[in-house]
Amino acid sequence: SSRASAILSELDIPTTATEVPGVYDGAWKGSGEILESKCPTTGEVLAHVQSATPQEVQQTLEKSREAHKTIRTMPAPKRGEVLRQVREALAAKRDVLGALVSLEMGKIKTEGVGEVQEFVDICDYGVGLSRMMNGRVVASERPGHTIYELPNPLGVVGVLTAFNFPVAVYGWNFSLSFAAGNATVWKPSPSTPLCGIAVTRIIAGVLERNGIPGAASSLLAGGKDVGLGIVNSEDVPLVSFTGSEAVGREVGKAVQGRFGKTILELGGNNASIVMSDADLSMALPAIYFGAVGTAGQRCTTTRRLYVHRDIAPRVLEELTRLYGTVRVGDPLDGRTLLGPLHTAQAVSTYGAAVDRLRSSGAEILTGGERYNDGALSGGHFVKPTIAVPKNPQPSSASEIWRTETFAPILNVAVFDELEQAIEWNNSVPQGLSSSLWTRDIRNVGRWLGPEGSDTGIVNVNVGTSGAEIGAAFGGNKSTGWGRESGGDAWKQYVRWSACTVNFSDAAPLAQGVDFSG
Ligand code: UN1
Repeated sequence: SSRASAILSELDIPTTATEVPGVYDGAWKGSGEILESKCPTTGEVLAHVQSATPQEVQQTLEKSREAHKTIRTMPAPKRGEVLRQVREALAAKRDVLGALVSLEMGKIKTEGVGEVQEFVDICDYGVGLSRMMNGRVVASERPGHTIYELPNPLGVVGVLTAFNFPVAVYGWNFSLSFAAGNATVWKPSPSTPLCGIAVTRIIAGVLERNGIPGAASSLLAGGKDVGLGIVNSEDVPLVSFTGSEAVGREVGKAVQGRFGKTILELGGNNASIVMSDADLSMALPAIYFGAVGTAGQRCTTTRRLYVHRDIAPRVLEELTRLYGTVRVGDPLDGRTLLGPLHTAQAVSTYGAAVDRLRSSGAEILTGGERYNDGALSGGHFVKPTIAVPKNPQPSSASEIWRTETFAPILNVAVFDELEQAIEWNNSVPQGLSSSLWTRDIRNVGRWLGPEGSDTGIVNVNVGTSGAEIGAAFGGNKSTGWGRESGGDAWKQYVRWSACTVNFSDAAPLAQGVDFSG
C-alpha cells in the first residue's frame, strides 16, 4: 500500500527492489531463504526480506569480532558519544519508526512510538554509563599490594529478540553492550525483519560517520538456523535471548554446554492483586491497560487478577464495562486502543485457550471470540476476554493458570486474605512481574519482603506492564533469571578481572603461607 511504502522509504528501506537485504556486517546482503514481512492488520505483504545463509552467519560473526577490536580500545566515554549520536538519529525518526512498529508488529501507534522512546532512553542511560562503568579497589592483606576489579569488554554479544518488542529490546542490549566495548550481532524475529533493518540502518549511519566498522552492530535476519548459528558459536561469549520458555530452555542448555553466558527473558504470567482498600480509580485503568494493551502480547501483560471478596462484584462489573468501551481497529489510527494479534497462529492459540476455559466450566464475562465483521476480518483481531475459571487454585495442575497464552485473556479469582493471593501469585512456573493495589503500608511490607512476591518486577499501585528503563528488567524461575536494561544489568556485558598488583620489593604469600623451605 502507499501508506506502507511511505513509511518504508522514509526509513531508507528500498521499496522498489523485489527483495530487501536483511543481513548487515558493514555491507547489506542476504542470500538465504526469503522471509515474508506481513502486516497483521490487513494481511498485506510488506516486503520480502533476504535472510542469512549459514556461511553469511559465520562471516558476519567474523566481521563483528574484527569490529570489536576497533571499539574495545576506544575510551568508553568516546563510545558514549557515539551512543549519544545514535540517540539523536533515533529521536529524529521517532514517529516514523514507531509507525513501522505498528505496521509490522501490530501494536498501536502510541506504543510503537513508546518503543522507540525506550531505545532513546536506554541510549541516554548508556551515555551516562559510559562514564560510570566503575570497577573497585579492594584492600589487600599484604603490604604494598592493591587489588583492582576491572571490567573489560567481552567480544561479540548475540542478541535474539522477539516479535512483540521489535525495537526496544535490541536497544536495551545494544546500548549496554556497545558502551561496554562489545560488538553486537542481532537476530530479530523472522516476522519483524523490517524493524531490524530500519534500526540497523539508523545505527549504521552513525557508526559510519564516526569511522567505526558497521559490524559493531550487525544484523542477521533469519529463522531458527540463523539463531542456532549464533547460539552455538564459540565466538559469542554472551547470548541475550527473548522468547518462549521452550526455546529459551534449549538456548540456555546450548550456551551453557559451551560455557558461554546467557541473559534469558522468557515467559511471563503476571498477576495483579487488588485489596479491598485499593484506589480503584487507579487500579482499574491500570489493569485494563495491563491486560488489553498491546493486545495482551507483552511479556509483562496482566494475565491473572486476584480480587478481594469485598470488592469483587464491583471490580468485575466496572472492568467488564471498560472492556466494552475498547476501540478496536487499525493500530495506526490514533483512536485505536486494540490492534490485531501478530499472527494467525496467535489467533488459534487464543481460540484454544478460550475453548479450554469453556470446557473446564469457566465463566466468560466478556470476549471469547474473534472479530469477524467488516474491515477487521482481514486482520488477526480477537476480543479481549475476562474469564473466571472454576478452580481459583493455580497450584492444582491447572494449565489455565500455569500457561502463558500470548493473547488478551485475563483470568480472575476471588480471595479473602493477602497471604492466599500471594501464594497464588507465586504458585506458577513463571516469575516476571506482579502488582499489588493497596493503601495499607502493612500490605506493602509483606508484598515486598521475604514472604512476598517472587517475581523479578514487584510493583505497588503500578500495573504489571510498562516498566521504565532505569530498573533492571527481567524475571525469576522459568522466566529465566535474566536482567536487562537498568540496574546492574550492564555488569553482565563485561568480563571482570580481579587484579592483585604488588608495588613492593617483597613477594609475600597470602594467608601467611611459608614456602621458603
Ligand atoms: C516485553 O514484553 O518483552 O515493561 C518487554 C514493559 C516494557 C517492556 C516489555 N517496558 O512492559
